[in-house]
Amino acid sequence: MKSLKEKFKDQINDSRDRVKNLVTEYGDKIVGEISLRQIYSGMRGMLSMVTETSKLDPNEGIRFRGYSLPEIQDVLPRAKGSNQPLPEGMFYLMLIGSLPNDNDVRNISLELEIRSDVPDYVFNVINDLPKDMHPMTQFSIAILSLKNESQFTRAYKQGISKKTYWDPTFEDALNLIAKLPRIAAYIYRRSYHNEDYIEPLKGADWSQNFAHMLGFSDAEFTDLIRLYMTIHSDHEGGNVSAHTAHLVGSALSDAYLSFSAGMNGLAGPLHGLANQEVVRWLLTMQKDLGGGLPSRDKIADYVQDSLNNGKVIPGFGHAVLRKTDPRYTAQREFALKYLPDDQLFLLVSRVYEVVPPILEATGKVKNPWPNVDAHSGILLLKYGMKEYDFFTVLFGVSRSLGIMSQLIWSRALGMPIERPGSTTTDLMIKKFSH
Ligand code: HAX
Repeated sequence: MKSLKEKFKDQINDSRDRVKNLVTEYGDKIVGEISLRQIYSGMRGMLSMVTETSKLDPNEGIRFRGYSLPEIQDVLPRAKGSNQPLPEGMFYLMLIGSLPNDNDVRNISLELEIRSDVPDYVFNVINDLPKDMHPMTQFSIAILSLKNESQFTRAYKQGISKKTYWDPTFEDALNLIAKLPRIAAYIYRRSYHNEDYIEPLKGADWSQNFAHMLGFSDAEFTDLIRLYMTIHSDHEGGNVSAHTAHLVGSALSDAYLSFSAGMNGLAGPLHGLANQEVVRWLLTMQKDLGGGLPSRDKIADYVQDSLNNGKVIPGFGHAVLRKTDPRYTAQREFALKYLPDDQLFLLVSRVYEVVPPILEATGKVKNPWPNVDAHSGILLLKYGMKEYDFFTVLFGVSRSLGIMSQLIWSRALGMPIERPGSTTTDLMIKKFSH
């Protein structure tokens, strides 16, 4: 049976030809226009890059190689006795472009286990950081230090041909994905559990081992981590973390440099850090409103107050989506099944009823609906993971699956250095105001 790498290699020539033919035949076709407003609003809606792994539809949400999230939950292989897809299957799908079978997924779990050892110097780097440093900063620094392991960097020094850049990048990508749970768990146990580290399991799947090293043995929590790792893995190429990793990678920076850069973007409150901000906001609101499950009217007043004070409501809105995020819905379904009476779940559900009409009434928020981050935190809290400053690290571990698949494909397709143009306000005024 062919390895994952051999299967990937088999696709390279055809994929290169496809791109070459497409550009030869249609290279001068216009795919869209850019307005002045778009230039001043974060390039919103500007089609300007190719990402093979997934595509985001404003109304339907994310599709991974054509499969919607509910379809993914249905068709990807599961661990024995589990109700959730294995994220290893998502990695296979994004990288190879077709659905894996049970064996394909088991082989990835095994391959990741074999590659999962973390060099001591990485732990030493983490040990030198203040324990109260934000976990995302520790995570990014640890990933950056792993650059020392880069096979791409070594091969590049030795003068490898452009045509085979993808090969050491594949190795770096798999090694990085394999090592991230260990690094993340180390940061968690060091910062919050008195350096009481837990050795990895043998023969477990990627998420099961991660949940174990974090210190959780509950089967439902393990399934939650499988779900979490699957749904956060990719969101096409334009989001801040994926785009940053792609941009940095386009300079032939290796997987570690690129991914660490992407994580610095994920650590922003308008992007991945929103998952911790949602929990902080919910708990503060609950406390300010007297505890328990506040009434709809009280929540509405609180939300209005936040908006009047110029704050965003974390977990709501999106730069592309215009409907409730299917990743939110997948988590809501998990909660309805396993924790329907949980007080924080009831609060999140009530917030879901109250917030959208208020955001809509502002007349400016383009998407009043909840995104993935509005729901994830309270599920983790329910199973005893209370340290919500850590939650974005979980997001980061999952995002490695998409960002690394994207990087391998970029190398295989020989994507060039990214270098969009910029202008000045003076030039725009000169151009249009006469
Ligand atoms: N609360 C209050 N105001 C909001 C808002 C929210 N949840 N969402 C958008 N707005 C405001 C914007 O701040 C903007 O206001 P100004 O014109 O005064 O600057 C206006 O509505 C128009 O913004 P938009 O076009 O609807 O949204 P953007 O594409 O500019 O921004 C954001 C998208 C996700 C950054 C935005 O909705 C937001 O800040 N949401 C809260 C933070 C959050 O949940 N982030 C996570 C997003 C998902 C993700 O990346 N996860 O990792």
